[in-house]
Amino acid sequence: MAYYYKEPSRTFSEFLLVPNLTTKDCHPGNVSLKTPIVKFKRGEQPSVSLNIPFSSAVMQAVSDHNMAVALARCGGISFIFGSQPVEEQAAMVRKVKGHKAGFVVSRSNLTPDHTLRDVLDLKQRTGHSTAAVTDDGTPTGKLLGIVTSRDYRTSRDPLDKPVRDFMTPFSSLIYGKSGITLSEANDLIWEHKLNCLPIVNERQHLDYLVFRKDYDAHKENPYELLDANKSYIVGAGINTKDYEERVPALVAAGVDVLVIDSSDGYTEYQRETLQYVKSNFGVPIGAGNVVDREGFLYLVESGADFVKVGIGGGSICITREQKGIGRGQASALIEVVEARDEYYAETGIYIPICSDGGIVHDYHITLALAMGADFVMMGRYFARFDESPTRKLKVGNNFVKEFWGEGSNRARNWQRYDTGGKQTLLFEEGVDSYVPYAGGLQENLDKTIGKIKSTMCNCGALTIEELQRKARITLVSATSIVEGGAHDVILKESSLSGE
Ligand code: RVP
Repeated sequence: MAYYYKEPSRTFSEFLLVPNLTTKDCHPGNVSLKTPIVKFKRGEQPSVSLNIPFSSAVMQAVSDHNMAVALARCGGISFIFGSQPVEEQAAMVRKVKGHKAGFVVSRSNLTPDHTLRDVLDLKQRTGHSTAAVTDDGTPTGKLLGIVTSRDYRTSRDPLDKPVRDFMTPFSSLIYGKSGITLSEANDLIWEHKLNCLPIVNERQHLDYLVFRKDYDAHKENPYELLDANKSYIVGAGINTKDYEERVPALVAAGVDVLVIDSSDGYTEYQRETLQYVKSNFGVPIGAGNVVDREGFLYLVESGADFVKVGIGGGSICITREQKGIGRGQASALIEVVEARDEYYAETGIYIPICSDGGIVHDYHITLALAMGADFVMMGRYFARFDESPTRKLKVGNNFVKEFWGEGSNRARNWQRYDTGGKQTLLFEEGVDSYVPYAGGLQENLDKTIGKIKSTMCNCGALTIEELQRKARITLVSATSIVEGGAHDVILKESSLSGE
């Protein structure tokens, strides 16, 4: 006879936190969201931690190099999508590792033979008012000059005037030498009242530009997630099919953390992949997804450094409808956390848990943390921002961004759903969709983090670990869910939008 669970599968929306005493020292300014992402022994520190408990999903529509830089700048981690050729994924990882905070590879470039017309075209296309002039027009060619809007007057200068006649030539430029630190670059910027400082190597080739405004932005990001070389920390998703080719390329590119990306991780394929990575490389690796204690213990005993929880709860996921497998995200998390805590008590090894998928409201993140997750993974949340790789479109009167599942025909990520047999997607487990455009990552994250910290203070917790220990969580009845929203009033227009 089949095994029947005693409790129904529950989602985050069915729970609420009950406040504890808030002491006077317990205010958002004192809350730390630092959290482990890889396993560690009792009394020791994990080799990688996040400064905020956020990771962006292993999805084509979410996590490329731009998202990875933007999220690491705010303290979280992106797992670059694996449903692309090995070399392309490795190139994205390399871009993140090569991105030096505050140092940007020049994105507007000209040769001396270009004309004022070209300068104006370029400015219109890119929005940048500073362009580098190099011998071959590439971002790393020999630097011959710089053009800014102060170098020409559109009312007086003819449009065919060559760039060489009005650029600031290299001989008059203030520049920094390769290897200079960001704070030394900033000193030069201030000393010479510059907006932009080119960094050149010993052959006079351009390496980077440092902008005054980027330095200011860098200063504003105390949570930046950096490795020992001050490069951003980045993750990457792998599958259980081509890992012998993919993992060496990702490791060579400098990846910091791997994760096996699969809709169902309780498989011998994952064990083999974990064993291969553990015996050949030092890079930490997570596995998943699972929804119960057996799946969790199997992956931990196979070597997983963290475990991802969740099947079928993703916003674009139709696995439950298509195959009838999965579990409510809260129930899955609660059971896995219980298994993790027992494992920790027995072995002294702490395995971080990632709650993946199904976060709809910001408070779901706080609930997931309170229930014992160490960090969350989100797709829809990040897909809405400027930094996600997909197109922004206008549908009706609203701006939207495209967002599609890895199990959709559009992504064709058969490796994620493979359970043996033919190398193809027989049926879709995900949809192609739009999400409402929400602006820039940082401003949205700030708001979400503000809510999490505020709730933690309600619960009398200054750290995630304290929240997990102290949280009191109640199930809510269907009727009391209605009570939780605005009710029995007529909403004004201005209150109808937003979270
Ligand atoms: P959400 O944050 O609710 O958008 O969920 C994102 C998660 O959904 C991913 O991290 C992944 O686990 C899952 N996913 C991605 N693609 C698909 C699919 O096509 N079914 N599901």
